[in-house]
Amino acid sequence: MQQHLQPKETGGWKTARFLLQRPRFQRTGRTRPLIMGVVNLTPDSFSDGGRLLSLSAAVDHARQLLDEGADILDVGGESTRPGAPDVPVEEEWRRVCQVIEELVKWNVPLSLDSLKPEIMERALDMGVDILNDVTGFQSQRAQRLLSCSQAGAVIMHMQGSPRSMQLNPEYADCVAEVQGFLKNTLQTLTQQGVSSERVLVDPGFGFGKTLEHNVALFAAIPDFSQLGAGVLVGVSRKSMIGQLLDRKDPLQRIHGSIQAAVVAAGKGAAVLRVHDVRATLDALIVNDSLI
Ligand code: HH2
Repeated sequence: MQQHLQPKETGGWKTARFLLQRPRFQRTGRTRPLIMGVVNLTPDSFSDGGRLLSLSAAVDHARQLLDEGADILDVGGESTRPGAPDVPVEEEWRRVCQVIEELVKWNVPLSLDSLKPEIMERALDMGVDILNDVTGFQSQRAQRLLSCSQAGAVIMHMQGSPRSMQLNPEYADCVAEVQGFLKNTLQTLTQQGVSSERVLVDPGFGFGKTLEHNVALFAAIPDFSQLGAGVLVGVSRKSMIGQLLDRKDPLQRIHGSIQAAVVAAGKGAAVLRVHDVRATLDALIVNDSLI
């Protein structure tokens, strides 16, 4: 059914089209947001840590996400949950390298969730398509890696570092500050030859934000789309959903997360980063068909 719907011509869709045109992204006819399925190769992720510590468990999970309809896989070896400790480069690389080695063989769109240029560089050499940097490409080395490659990029906003970001997040005007950060970084990257069509911007839900900040940022998704790059929204199982529902257990936040994904799609998100691919996709398809 969704194959017959026409793309909406927003910045988000332009980015989605760019991604779909790349050789690995040849799944045509998609008009809804792309679904980025999360593959956390960590012992301690807030949402699902410790489940994918063997290569076979990780590969099975990745296969399942693709079978469920994920358009992109996002592989990460370091948790960025509030209070998370830094992971040394070699330990992070040990966690992700064999999985990347396997997944690049599948010829599926592959994203690396890492804030370390050393890991980005090695993963690019192995063939990952997208660098997802929760520190928003503030390091010059990460910027150079992008400008010297054809990779896509997710610029995410975070206030502080994972270790301290939720201690006391403060903004004079959260939406304006996040928007300013994303706009400036996008400009810096485009000045270095990185086309905005390769870039997704992400307000960074839960990264140095209170519930009030997150709600304001969510309402502003259409404004972020005006920056000229697609918007990625990642709220899946997050504490924002837990706070709205008064649920501590991330697994009890799935239904709320799916509703948030549907709302984000309606507001023009180009990519949704989710743990629960099938359920999210079902909700989006039914929503598109009935709305
Ligand atoms: N959220 C998480 C990790 N990476 N990347 C982007 N671009 N946007 C996000 O919202 C985002 C992200 C946190 O989720 P998860 O990976 O499940 O948890 P953890 O960081 O504990 O591994």
